[in-house]
Amino acid sequence: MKKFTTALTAGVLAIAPIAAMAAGHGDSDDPIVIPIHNWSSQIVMSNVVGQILEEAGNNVEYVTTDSQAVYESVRLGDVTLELEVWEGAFGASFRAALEKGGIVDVGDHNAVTREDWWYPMWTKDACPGLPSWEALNDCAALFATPETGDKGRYLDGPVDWLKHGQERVAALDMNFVVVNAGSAAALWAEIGAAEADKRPVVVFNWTPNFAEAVWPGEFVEFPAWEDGCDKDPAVGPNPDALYDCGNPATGYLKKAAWDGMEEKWPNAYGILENISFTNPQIAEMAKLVDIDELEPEDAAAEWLEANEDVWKTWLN
Ligand code: TMO
Repeated sequence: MKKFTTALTAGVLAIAPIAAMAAGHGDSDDPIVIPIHNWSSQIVMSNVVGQILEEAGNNVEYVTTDSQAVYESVRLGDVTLELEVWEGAFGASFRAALEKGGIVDVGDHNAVTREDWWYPMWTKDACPGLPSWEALNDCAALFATPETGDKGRYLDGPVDWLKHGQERVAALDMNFVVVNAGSAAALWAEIGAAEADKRPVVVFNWTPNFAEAVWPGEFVEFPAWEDGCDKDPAVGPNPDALYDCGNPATGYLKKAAWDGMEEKWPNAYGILENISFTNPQIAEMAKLVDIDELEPEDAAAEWLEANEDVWKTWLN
């Protein structure tokens, strides 16, 4: 038995250096699995980081996944990492996965994020009390459509972003009907369609994003986010309801990874720790797709070429 164990160990040791040479820096040859979601900066950033890791000698695979379920996939190691953990949309799923174990917080990007109800500035001409949510509510009739009757229409994000718009409308007793967009592109189409005749419109939006460079606008100011607003009815102005607060106005943008990543791909994990994108860099990534209409892979290659001074410092 002793002899067998020794032979097996020797065999493993003999193989290990070959694998290490192939990937460089002792990382496994197995592909690092990077999830792709349904908004442009995340898709481009994932390709940017994938190309950086390939440059470092790693194998990379992309999988399209649901943006909430991904935290369970990372926890189980089916997906290796997540590059855009937005506090507003994904904080709850991320915290739940952290509590179960198997996922690690790999630190914050430099970027500060906000995700919430938003309007292009021309909307304020028709509803000058904005950005207060109470003023918005008093103006609800301005946003009425045949579909929403005498209530205002609010176009929320795709369902999987779990923005809880419906719960917020109920918790704050607002005269709005919440409609979920089928895609991020539907949000931009809604703003674009309203632009010609400067029709008031209120939609879900976020920063950093390309949209801020195209349509000056503002977020609606709801009761400020407090920790627990999504868990404890007592938090927020309505003592009987969850989601009676806005999203965090200065939210984090985190990186997360499977807790086995550091051991399996130590060099790639080190790079992931170093990675930190700023608001302008992330807005630019979205722009390359949403305005310039590049394919995500090409947008990533273009971003990397223009920003060598940024990402080369992240390589170990
Ligand atoms: C998840 N998102 C950044 C699109 O709000």
